[in-house]
Amino acid sequence: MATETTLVLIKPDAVQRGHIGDILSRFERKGLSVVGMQFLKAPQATVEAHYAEHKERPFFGDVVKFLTSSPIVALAISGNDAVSVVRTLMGATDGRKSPPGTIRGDFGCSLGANLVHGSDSVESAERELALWFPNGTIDWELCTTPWLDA
Ligand code: IDP
Ligand code: MG
Repeated sequence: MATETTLVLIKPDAVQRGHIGDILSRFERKGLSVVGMQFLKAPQATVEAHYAEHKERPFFGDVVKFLTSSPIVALAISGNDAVSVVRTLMGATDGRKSPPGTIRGDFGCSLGANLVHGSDSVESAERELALWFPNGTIDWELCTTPWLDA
């Protein structure tokens, strides 16, 4: 067990369908922590760099067009084995093949419009977090709770 931080994107289909809260709550109720959050219309260059491993694949143009079409939420999510735990919560790439109980299994029936991205390894997470959160993320241990004394 290791504390990890992973990169999640709530994709345009999920934002447009009003599922930002549903998806965030899946991570929160699992016991993971939000350590970065950004609502943005993703720049094409960032998405192309993000999906660089798929550059030669036939769907590359479509996935870049999709991710840049309307706003997304970029999240940095931290916790025990966060990389694999997030992938498990997301389910399989194709919503039709993803089991009930997973985000993609519960909310979608598509391969391309599959609601979320999650880093597939610790190395990918480091690369992707640097891309989407160049100014770093939050360290909760440096935060205080003054309202508890109020
Ligand atoms: P992952 O998101 O489950 O890691 P990848 O194989 O890394 O899946 O593919 C990246 C994204 O590209 C997928 O989440 C999906 O949105 C899109 N994608 C993957 N394969 C296809 C395809 O065959 N047609 C259209 N879009 C695809
Ligand atoms: Mg992937």
